[in-house]
Amino acid sequence: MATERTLSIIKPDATRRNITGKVLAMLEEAGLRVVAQKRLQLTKEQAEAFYAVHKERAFFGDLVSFMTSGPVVVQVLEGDNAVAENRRVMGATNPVDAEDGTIRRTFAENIEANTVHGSDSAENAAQEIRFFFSDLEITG
Ligand code: RTP
Ligand code: MG
Repeated sequence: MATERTLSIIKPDATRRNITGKVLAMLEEAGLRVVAQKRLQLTKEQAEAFYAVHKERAFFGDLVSFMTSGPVVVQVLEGDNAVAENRRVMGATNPVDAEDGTIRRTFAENIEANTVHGSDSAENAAQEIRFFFSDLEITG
């Protein structure tokens, strides 16, 4: 299996409820290793740029408001098949559709305030990691 890196965001609903450690524990239990991490407050411009792929979607404005409603914790996660493995442990976008034992089933409030983001392909992971981190900030 290939060792990969993926970009994870613990979203404002989780920082607001002080459950970032519980979310991180589930990521680590899934075999993912934090190789970079920081807590920050996204600006409107940063959130719009990060989610630019969704800019035509009806939920875009709400998503940007939510993602700027409080601090986030951004992480680079490393592990075997990290992109797919992270998506698996996150669960479906809408928590009512997410499998038992997944982060979103366990913690998400609704389809928007759904606790975590994870890159959806290796190509997007590389781009999203560059959005938040320099090479100097990432260490296995
Ligand atoms: P993410 O990008 O955050 O990892 O989530 P995802 O791939 O599972 O979902 P995606 O379709 O990329 O949507 C990005 C985020 O937008 C919010 N959303 N709101 N109100 C809605 O119908 C709706 N749909 C999506 C969620 O925060 C979702 O994670
Ligand atoms: Mg997505």
